[in-house]
Amino acid sequence: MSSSKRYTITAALPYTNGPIHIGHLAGVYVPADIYARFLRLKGNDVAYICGSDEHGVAIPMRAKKEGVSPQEIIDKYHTIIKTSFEDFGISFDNYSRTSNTIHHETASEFFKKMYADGEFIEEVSEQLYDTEADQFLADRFVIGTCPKCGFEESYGDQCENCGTSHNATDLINPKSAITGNVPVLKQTKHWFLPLDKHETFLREWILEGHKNDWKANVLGQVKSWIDDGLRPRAVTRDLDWGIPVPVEGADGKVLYVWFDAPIGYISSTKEWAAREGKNWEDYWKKEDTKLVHFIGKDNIVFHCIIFPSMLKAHGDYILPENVPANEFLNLEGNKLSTSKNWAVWLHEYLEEFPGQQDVLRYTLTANAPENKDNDFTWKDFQAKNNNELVAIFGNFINRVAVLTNKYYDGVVPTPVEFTELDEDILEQLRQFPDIIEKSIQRYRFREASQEFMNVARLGNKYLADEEPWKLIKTDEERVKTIMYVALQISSALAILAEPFLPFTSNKLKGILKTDENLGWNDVAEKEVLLAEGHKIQEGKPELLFTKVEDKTIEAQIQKLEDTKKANEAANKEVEPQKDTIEFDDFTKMDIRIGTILEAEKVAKTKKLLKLKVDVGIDVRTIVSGIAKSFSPEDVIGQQVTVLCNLAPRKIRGIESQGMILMTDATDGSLAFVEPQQKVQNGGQVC
Ligand code: B3M
Ligand code: ZN
Repeated sequence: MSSSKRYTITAALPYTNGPIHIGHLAGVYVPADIYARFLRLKGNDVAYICGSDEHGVAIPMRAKKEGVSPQEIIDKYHTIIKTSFEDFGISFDNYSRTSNTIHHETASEFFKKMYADGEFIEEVSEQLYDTEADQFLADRFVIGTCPKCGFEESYGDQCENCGTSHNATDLINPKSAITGNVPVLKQTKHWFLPLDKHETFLREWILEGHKNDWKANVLGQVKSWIDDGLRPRAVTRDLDWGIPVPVEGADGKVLYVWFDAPIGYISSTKEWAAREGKNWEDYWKKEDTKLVHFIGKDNIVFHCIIFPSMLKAHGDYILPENVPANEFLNLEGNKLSTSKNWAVWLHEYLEEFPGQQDVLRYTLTANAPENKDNDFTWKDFQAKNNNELVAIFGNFINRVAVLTNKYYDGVVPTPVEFTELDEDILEQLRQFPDIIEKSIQRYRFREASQEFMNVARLGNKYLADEEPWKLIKTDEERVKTIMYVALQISSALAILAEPFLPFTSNKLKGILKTDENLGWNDVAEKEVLLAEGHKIQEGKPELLFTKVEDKTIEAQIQKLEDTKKANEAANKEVEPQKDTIEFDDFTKMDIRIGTILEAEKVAKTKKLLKLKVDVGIDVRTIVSGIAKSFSPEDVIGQQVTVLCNLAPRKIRGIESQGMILMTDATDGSLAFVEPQQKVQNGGQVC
């Protein structure tokens, strides 16, 4: 085995302003997890670091929306997010939070050192101010037109449309996100990081030094920012939520969230090292440590320009060796969105697909947005599960385990004679760790996952071609060798699956009862992975994967359709008021409360129900277009408001004697207008 290396792997710290969804997993946490697990299996020294990002304007904004304190918000979402990560087998060595004391201290020290070394410009400048809310408007507190792309809802510090990072005063037509007011300019003092001073270093280090090993999308963004001209960036804010600026004369000011958050990687490493009896400095200061940041594309500027400038200016730290940023994942053709609830939330997925974390991990990896934005569809999820995980990997393992139990009572048979084919298969198997490794080392996790599936394909095809279940009747000796080879492939799969499908890998190790100590390299280097005479688990093996049925997928698609409708209804403009009428016009209308006694669908229509309604005066027939929102049994006994003296009219051959008053519900369905408590039928509305 090649000599072991030290790695610090970071995954972007999620904001604790909402739960996490498949976009987060696909873009950052699954690829980083595959990388970390793989490196550990190779025997490297790995610190896989993350934590909650609990500062910044996003937190008080969410608190305002939910009507609770910022502290309650971070506690709530920190717990939800941390649990989701654990549930999906994201194997962080440490998951911290930026509200911890150790982080406040680390970030303050970092700032103080840079301040003492004269790395900031201290300057009074005019910033946007909301006089009604009585506060300065930074970052997400202000929305305006992006000076670069013209997107009308850019934040003060970054445009979510084109990714450009700018100063709030650069926005065209800025508006306060708190009151909607047009802000005024007001003087205030801040500390600026002179990015322009670091331009030469950034150019040489990234655009020259890493032009061959960083991803094209990352290099492209970096080049465009540098070419646009780097300017000083304020790293402090007038806010009451965050880490106080630790110098004199900075009352009421906190560190900009993008100053403190990346330092969170360092604080989290410190927390881990203290617990594990390690030296955190080895992971951040030793030149032979490989530092890799996993992020989404909207974080590129912060991890490739701002944080490295901070690390360089501070002087004690190593720089990242790579920043393999991913593009975005879409969902069924639309951008993932927390506010529009257009997402597959991890905690909901687990309720609907219990125990099937690996299916999602696999789908998201096989379809990862590595070089361009990509789409997650439920149909593709079903296909990946049914056609690959179930039909190839699961099927192969199930056959091997069942036949080993059936023919040999679960004992690995002694091979008799290897044919050329057997030798070839075993040789192909030994090549795979290297093939998969090459993809992983280049951060091509999609490709790696496909190469992994090729191992299962190899096994599945071998069994299908050799057909031991037929041969057993004529050539028992041959079957022993076939099953021996198939068991070696199964054992290799258990090891190679670990980075991609950790839960399945564990299940498989249980079925085969493999040696826990086998590592990645053993697949290539060991002659035997599962020795003859070794006994696997008795009885019917647990299935690794189960088929996802059409109706399950249809229910998920329906759920998204419902979300779409609800959004449309919520966005529906309120109709303007109609023309004025006289009181007499109103009194002409006979509106009464009634109760639906009978209901049935009108044949050959989708919308209509035929109702019998007791309106106090009589029981009458009314045809109503509510069948899309209600089935007949839903409405029997329902009190309704009826316009009784509407001239009768024939609808589909049925005379309708009145009209039931309805309104639109927020989810896009129809709602009855009913009295606030039960009233007598015939009661008049006036
Ligand atoms: N919390 C932004 C985000 O979730 C931010 C990442 C911080 S990484 C230091 O997109
Ligand atoms: Zn823009």
